Parts: sequence; C-alpha cells; structure tokens
Amino acid sequence: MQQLQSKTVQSIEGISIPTYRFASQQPEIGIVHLGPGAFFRGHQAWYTHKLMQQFGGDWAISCVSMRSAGVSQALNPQDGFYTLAELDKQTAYEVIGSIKEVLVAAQDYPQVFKRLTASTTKLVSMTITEKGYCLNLAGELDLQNPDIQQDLQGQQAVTAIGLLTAALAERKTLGLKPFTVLSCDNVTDNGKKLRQAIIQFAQQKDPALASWLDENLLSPCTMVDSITPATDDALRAQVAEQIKLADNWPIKRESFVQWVIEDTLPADAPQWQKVGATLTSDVQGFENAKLRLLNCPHSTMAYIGVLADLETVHDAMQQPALVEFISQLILQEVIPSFVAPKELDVQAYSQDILQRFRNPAIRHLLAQIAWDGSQKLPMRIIPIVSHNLANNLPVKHLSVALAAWCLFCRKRYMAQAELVDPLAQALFAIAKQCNDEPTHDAKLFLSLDSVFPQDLAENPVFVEAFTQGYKQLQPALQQGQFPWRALA
Ligand code: CS2
Repeated sequence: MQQLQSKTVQSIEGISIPTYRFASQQPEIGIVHLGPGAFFRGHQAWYTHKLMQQFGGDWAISCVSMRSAGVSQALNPQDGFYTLAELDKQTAYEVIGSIKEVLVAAQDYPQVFKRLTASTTKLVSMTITEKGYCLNLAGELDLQNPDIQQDLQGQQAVTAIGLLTAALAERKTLGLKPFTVLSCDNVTDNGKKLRQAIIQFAQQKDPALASWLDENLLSPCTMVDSITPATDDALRAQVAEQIKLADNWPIKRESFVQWVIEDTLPADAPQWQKVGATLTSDVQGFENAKLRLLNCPHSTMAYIGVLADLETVHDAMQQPALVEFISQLILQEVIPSFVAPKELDVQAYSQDILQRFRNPAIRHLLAQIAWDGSQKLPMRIIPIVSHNLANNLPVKHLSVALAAWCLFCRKRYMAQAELVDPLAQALFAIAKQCNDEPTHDAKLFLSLDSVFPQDLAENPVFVEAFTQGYKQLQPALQQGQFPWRALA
C-alpha cells in the first residue's frame, strides 16, 4: 500500500483533504508548536487546518518535540499529513495538513532556534503536559528542578521554558517583537503561569530581558477540550481501509471539540474564532468548569476503575455504583465549589460530559488518564478540596478519589509495574513503607509535600476523610476484591 504524503493525498476519494497545501502559494510557517502529541493533532492543529482551509493565511505549523523522535519519524515522511478520525454515533475522517514539519529539539536545535527567531513566526503554542512547565505547588517556576538548573547554566535548552526564553532573548537582540505564547494544557491559569515562569527564568539570566518580557510578552489563557485516546493498530487499519493509503500515525477523537481563548490574542495571531474557537475575558470560569466537571471525575474514575480492574472509561460508565459515586461527587462537592461563567448551564454541561464518557466508539484507557497523577491532581482535585474545607463544604468523595490514587500507586508497586509519573520514585518509596495500617499509610502519602500542601495534610477533617477512604478501598489491593460497597 502506498504511503500518505503530498504525492498521494490527492488520490483519496470521498474524504476532505487540505486544499491549501496545493494552492499556488503555499502557506508559510507562522506557528511553532511544542509537544506534537495526539491531543494537539486532534485539537489545535485541526482548528488551524480548518482556518487555512476556509480562509488561507500563513499559519503552517512547525512542530517541535523536546526529545522524542517518534512523531517526526512518523509524520515527516508523510509531509506532515495525517488522518483524523472522529468517532461518535457516526465516524468521520479528514486529512489534516496544517503541520509542515516536525523537529526534535535535542537533534535539530539550530533549526528549531531558527524557526523560533524568524520574523514570520508570530505565535508559539504548546501542549507539553503539566510536568513540562516545571512549576512548584505555588504555581511558580521550580528553580530547583534539575532540568531548569541545567538550562540556567547550559547552552542547549532541554526544557520548554529554557528554550522559549533563549529564543525570546535572541528576538530582543534582533529587534523583533516577542512571539505570543499560548499554553494549551490543563493547567489552571495556564497563560499566567507560563508567562510568569518565562519571566522568572529570564530574571535569573538577564534582568533587562525580564523587564522587556514583562512589558511585551502576550500569553493568553486557554481552555482546551476534546477526548483524544491514544492511537492503536485498530485505528491504523481502519484508516488504511478508508483512505487506501498507509498512515503512520492517524489520530482519533470524539466529535466534541472546544477551545476557549482569552480575548487578549493579538491581531497578528491566527483568527481561530472564525472556525469555532471562543474568545472571552472569562477563560478562568470555563477552565474551572472543565477541570472540575470533566478532569476531576475523569481522574477519579481512572483510579477507582483501575483498582476495580476495569479497562476503559466506557467500561467504568457501565458500573452503576461507580456512576452513582461520580454523580454524588459532582453534585455535592464539585458544583458548589466554583462560580461558573454566566453563559454556562452547569448541570447540563456536566450531564453532557457524562454522556461523552459513555461514547461507545471511544476506547479511552483508564490507565492513560491515570498517568502523571502527581501533576494532575494538584490542578483538578486538590484545589476543590482546599476550597471546600475553607467553606465548610463536604470533601468525602474527593478524599476517596485521592486515596484511590495512593492505592493505585501501591498496586503498581506491588505488581512491579511501571508507574508513569515524574514522582514515580518517591511514590514507590512510600508504597514500599506502607504496612496496611490506614493511619500509618495515609500519613506517609500526605507527607508528599509536592502534591499535598502542608495546610491540607494537617487539616483534621481532610486527614480523617482521606484515611477513611483509604481504609475502605484498601481491600482492592487484593486482585478481584474491589469493595464496591465502599463507594456507597
Ligand atoms: C484526561 C484528559 O488524560 C487525562 O488526564 O482527563 O486528557 C481529558 O481527556 C481531556 O482534558 C479532555 O479534554
């Protein structure tokens, strides 16, 4: 079978292909994106594709991954083309062409730097996941992070923050405007934190650069949403059958897609609002709603589900006790914890999310959501607990969710299986010391101060709820012994 690439893409029948890639004037690169994972290719790259398809513009994307060469090896031989499959009641396919090249910073540093410092590069977006920002619990750049320390001393940056700051410094020297930076990760106040981290890094190296950035760097906050499970061989086969070409790395996602961007996006940025993105002054409200009503239940379901030996979100939604637990969590503890934007009907929004979780066409592995708990929980669960404790609101279900995460880490340790988490070593060190005595074990986990803020770890109401949750779920550590009654 022939490969999907410029030469062959026009032979595809019955599926939309990127016509702008065959126009007399090819779009120039206007965006550099850090972190070309599946989410980016299903979401922002798709919006940009729609924009160029309908309105043209020089918004081709140069993707950069910091270390891994997987995406560049898959997409460069395909001239950046890949297929997006929307899996819902009906399946829809589309070939996306907004990515022009994929670079690997560790190998192609001069080329990456050239892109970042080109006058034609107007915007640098990123999906580098929570850990990519190297922040501490207070949301500031963690200057003790070994990679950040290396970047403060070294030549060739290994972190996104180091790379962006070095490129911005060069732009200042060249007399260019800074590019706009756009964080598209599930991080609270993502734009503000990103901006602050870059300026903090610059401060360490060159205070004049820090003041220039403080005056000129734009970093709108965003909220991004679309469920995008990892690609599997079944999808590769399904896509090959449809397009009659081999695609190294097609992407699948649900048909729902949402992008809310702070209305400080400058005029020389892509006008994604023309193709469905929402510009608003209240991103925080949308982001709070999404982190709390989608990501918090998602993680809760992932940890409890894995403990109950379930495989996918869809499977978890077939378990009445788990669905009931999640519904109680949402109604009693999550919805009362925040003020939603005026235009959002919270109940309906939450119901729609649960309906999306039920999508039978999406096989979203709970294990995938369970990754990086130490980075995700401080964004999606812990702030709700802190808020509720301060406002005399309940925290029982939230505490069970956090206890489920700790037991999930223990379960991985007991199975001698990999724990995908930057704190895996510390978590396994704790798991090793656990002795099944809930008060003892709970104390050990709560001592992890990069996840649990000290005031939370010392709050008697929370410690009691967390220890109780841990105690009730603990039988799950024995294979096939999930204590469903503990959720009642
Ligand atoms: C999920 C998210 O993997 C996870 O942690 O909760 O990736 C989720 O699917 C997206 O945020 C949906 O927009």
